[in-house]
Amino acid sequence: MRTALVYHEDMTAARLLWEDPECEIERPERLTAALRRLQQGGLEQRCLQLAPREASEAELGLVHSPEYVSLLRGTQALDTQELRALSGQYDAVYFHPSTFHCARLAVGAALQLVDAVLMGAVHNGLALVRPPGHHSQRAAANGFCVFNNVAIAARHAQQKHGLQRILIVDWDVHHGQGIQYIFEDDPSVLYFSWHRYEHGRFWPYLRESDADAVGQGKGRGFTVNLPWNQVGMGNADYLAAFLHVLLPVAFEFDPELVLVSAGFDSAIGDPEGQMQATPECFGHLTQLLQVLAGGRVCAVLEGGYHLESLSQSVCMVVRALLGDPVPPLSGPMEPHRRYGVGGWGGWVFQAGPCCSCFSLQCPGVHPERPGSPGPSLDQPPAARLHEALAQDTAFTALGKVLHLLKGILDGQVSSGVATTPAAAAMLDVALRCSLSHRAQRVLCVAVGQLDRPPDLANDGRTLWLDIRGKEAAALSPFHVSMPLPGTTGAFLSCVLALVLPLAYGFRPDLVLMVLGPAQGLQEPHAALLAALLRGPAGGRVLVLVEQEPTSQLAGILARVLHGDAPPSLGPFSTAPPEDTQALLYLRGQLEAQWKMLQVAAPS
Ligand code: Q9C
Ligand code: ZN
Repeated sequence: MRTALVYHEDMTAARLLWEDPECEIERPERLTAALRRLQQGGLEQRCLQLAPREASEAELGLVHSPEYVSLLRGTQALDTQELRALSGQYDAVYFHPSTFHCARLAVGAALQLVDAVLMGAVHNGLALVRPPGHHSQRAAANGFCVFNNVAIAARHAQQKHGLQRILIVDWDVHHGQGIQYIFEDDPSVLYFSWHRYEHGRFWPYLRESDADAVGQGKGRGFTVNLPWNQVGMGNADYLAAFLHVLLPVAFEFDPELVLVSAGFDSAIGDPEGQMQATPECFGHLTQLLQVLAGGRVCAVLEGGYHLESLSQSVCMVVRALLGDPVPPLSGPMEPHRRYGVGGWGGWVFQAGPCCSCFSLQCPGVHPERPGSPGPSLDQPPAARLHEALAQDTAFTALGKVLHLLKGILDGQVSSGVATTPAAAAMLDVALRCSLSHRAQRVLCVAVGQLDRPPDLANDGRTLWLDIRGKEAAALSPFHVSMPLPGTTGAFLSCVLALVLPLAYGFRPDLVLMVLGPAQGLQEPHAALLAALLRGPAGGRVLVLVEQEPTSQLAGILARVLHGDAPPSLGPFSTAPPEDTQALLYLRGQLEAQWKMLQVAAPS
């Protein structure tokens, strides 16, 4: 099985025994609600279900002091008044007689998940735990956190599995200052956190949560903080943060394992975060992380206090981990500029149907074009065929391509790869058929010697992006050319800073990726591009490849479209100045129309 789910009912035992408005949101129903929703969506059953053990005291000692562990051991025998008095010594913490047991199970769950992934039993997984961990420090509980589950898991992965580079992505809405302190001088663990900050006026009110805290000594540059100075951040902001901040750094770091401090108080409806990101956003974030570290992603629950939002978000993460397509992002794809004033409001969280409602046949996803239904795909418009197709092999390929296309547009399959001769002509036909069949908008990403069909309407229904080796040009907001990037660094910039912002901003119903003659992309680059293009159209991707008979490329692409991690990119090489110039030029040309290109960085 591909995905592990680690959970133990005992972790619902700890609860608040006295009045405390600050702490009452961290309650047992958080786990039971999320788990029930996974069961209802048929997702739990598709995971390898693991019951955690309690972490040993030696394992707790990877991060915590012996005195602190002893103190926690002692809480098992305290009465309510004593527990309350001890809790008062810490900021936003409550203890219960079961806390020590629960907290050791929470750490044990994270360790078991990491072991299952690093020993190859599964590709990835989620540990549903409480108490959470990321605020906990060497000798202090803090912010509902007792032991630092993720930090201990990282140290364990280093010590027991010999890992040298671990990325921790903390998408909880609070700053995981506990994790930051533990690894701040350690370059082997890269810690990324975004968090509600409001210029220091939001809990935990720390100067060191700001963007200028970047780590110390040898660890300088290995802490990345992205403080949100206003509430209301949504899908576009989170996606932009990943594309423009986290992922460029993460690819260069090249982690062997990704640990996610997966708090869902950053989702819409949460009383703590006051943010607007919808549940499917967390599926997209998960999908983006899965292109790193060979797909070895271990998510560990942190916060998340709106039971409905939490449960739906957890389902989206598990769907992405399982390799399922994730529903397209909703809402305007316009990030807040400078985290500043204005922006968009009025988006309220609606308790929707359960997360299994996403269907490729969903009428909202495939709107019919008004007017005539257009030609049927069952009868390809032979009159449109290019001369190059007047051969048996080409006709066979055409049949295959149209069959796949129909399967994707009708929702029978989510994606497909076809090897084909005359890729340019195939693309031409596939594009016209999609636009006249069911797709409102089609994104074409064309690599190699492929011309945009000259008579293609410039009506905003097709976004044509080619990477073909000539100079950068934006002939219209819907016709963009990029030179073929010369290095891995340049390729990554092109994909993260241009292709994906345009692709997500366009909200296509279908992505056509075409690798034509002389396409020149390295296999890992082509695989990464295909993997990332699963995001914008809810997984609906058709790849056409004009390849040498001996090439393995189509097989690699098929596995990636299925949800497998793309192969490693190899050593990182920075972008040459001419490639960076080309990107900056295109951003200048296009960012008025395509808001996802705007990089909102504080000066
Ligand atoms: N309204 C976690 O999410 N209270 N801990 C903040 C501001 C403490 C959050 C009060 C929040 C702790 C794991
Ligand atoms: Zn939180």
